[in-house]
Amino acid sequence: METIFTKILKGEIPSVKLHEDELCFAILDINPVNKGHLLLITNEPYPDLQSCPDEVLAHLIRLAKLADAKLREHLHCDATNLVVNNGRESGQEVPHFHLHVIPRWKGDHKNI
Ligand code: DGP
Repeated sequence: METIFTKILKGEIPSVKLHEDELCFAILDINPVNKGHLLLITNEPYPDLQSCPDEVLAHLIRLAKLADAKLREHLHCDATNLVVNNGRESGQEVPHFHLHVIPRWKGDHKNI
């Protein structure tokens, strides 16, 4: 199945790609909640949490930990939100599993 993210992975749609490996890739979100808002996306278009294999989930979380450290180091954020919208009714727009990593600063008053 093709999704907007598989097209990005293949380079058919431009993106700011921050990372790519055999299981997943990272890009900047086109509609960021805050500066540095990135998406960790599985290479395979698993539509949701239940269909994503545990080893891929574990890899994504390891990368989220790394991303959190990099965002604190480079953007000096105070915290991050790690968000998964899982299912259309939760607000998931792209049915291809991904994790949002959103930098947060003290007093930024964002509704996530
Ligand atoms: P979600 O609602 O969890 O499915 O979030 C999908 C996110 O994907 C949303 O924050 C915007 C982002 N997005 C959608 N299309 C594109 C795109 O073409 N490029 C990039 N960089 N991000 C996109």
